[in-house]
Amino acid sequence: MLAKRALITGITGQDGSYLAEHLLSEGYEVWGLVRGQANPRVSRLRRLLGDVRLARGDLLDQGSLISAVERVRPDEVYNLGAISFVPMSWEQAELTAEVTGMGVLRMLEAIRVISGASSTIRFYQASSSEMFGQVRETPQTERTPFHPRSPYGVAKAYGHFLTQNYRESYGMFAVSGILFNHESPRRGAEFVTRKVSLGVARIKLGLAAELRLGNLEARRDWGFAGDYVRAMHLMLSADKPEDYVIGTGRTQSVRELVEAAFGAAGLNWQDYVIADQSLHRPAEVDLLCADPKKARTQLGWEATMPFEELISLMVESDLRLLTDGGDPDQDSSWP
Ligand code: NAP
Ligand code: G4F
Repeated sequence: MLAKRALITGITGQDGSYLAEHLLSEGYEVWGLVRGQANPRVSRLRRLLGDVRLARGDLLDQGSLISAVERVRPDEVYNLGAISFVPMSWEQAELTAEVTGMGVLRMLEAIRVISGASSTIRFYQASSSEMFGQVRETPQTERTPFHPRSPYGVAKAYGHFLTQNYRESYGMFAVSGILFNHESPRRGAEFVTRKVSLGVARIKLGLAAELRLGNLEARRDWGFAGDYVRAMHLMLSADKPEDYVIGTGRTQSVRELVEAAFGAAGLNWQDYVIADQSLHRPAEVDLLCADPKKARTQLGWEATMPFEELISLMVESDLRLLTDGGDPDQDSSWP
């Protein structure tokens, strides 16, 4: 039997790498959409996952997406590509709308144009708990109304509703995973968990004296990225196209994250952390906490890694990286 073929946008990102690994282990032929003339993240991906095939394309460029779908002829498309850093979405709101929002429309249209009304291509959209924003209830479920608090959250809400609309309008197998924060040693250094794990490693090794952070009271539902990509695959392997909330069901504050990370290195966070008002956001999402019951009962999915273990893993990984002379800012090393 021929191997199933998957096309992943955002393959050079955290989730793209874990998803590619997972699908390769399931026997898939995996293709990644890569953009740019000389994207340094592509060589990082190549070192990690030599078996991934690459197709050029950009979520800003409709023609390139049509060409990629035509060339790859995928059974499944995972749309993970996005401007995904929330603060950047205030600085470049229009670009965020184009990539994170309109990019979803372009990918869905590419599928519709190439495979027609009776498309059998299954489509996964990377929706986000940021859509809940100023939450109307806790924990958040598939039925909780959206109130996004950033241009990023608004763009994700557009992509979410559009995916639902293509399912209803054209009968496409198109689903959204509403994923809560998920982290790993491959997380970008701009996100708070990795900023903290790298900060702790630098302080422990005498490379830095302090760590400046924004809002310590915000609460997030943090899980391990490796678990979350399994959920994406399960959603596209289900009998019926449905949206799912994916998270741990527990919530911690940034303060608790900091305590855990410094504690993992035998340090007291209060000696090093400086609260910096300039790092606060124009509008904050104060509290996120998932109710992943639907995913548990219908997909058999569960988060496996406790919060403290995840944070220790990230701190240990960054201590190793810096001890071995790796440079996280150069995208050179990825565990
Ligand atoms: P990430 O590490 O920031 O990766 C983002 C990816 O998007 C990169 O591969 C980047 O490729 C690609 N990209 C950016 N602009 C693009 C464009 N114009 N065309 C095509 N690709 C483009 O993000 P992640 O953490 O893996 O998250 C994956 C997806 O899940 C994102 O859509 C994110 O918004 C969403 N999400 C993430 C979380 C989380 O906690 N991680 C939670 C909910 C939802 P380049 O190398 O070309 O820059
Ligand atoms: O790690 P963060 O930047 O992640 P955020 O904003 O929750 O977004 C991530 O998760 C979303 C899912 O809910 C994804 F859709 C999105 O793509 C991304 O992956 O910030 C987490 C919290 C925020 O409340 C922020 O204000 O940490 C707080 N924080 C405090 N100090 C900080 C800092 N965040 C960052 N990045 N840097 C700080 O110094």
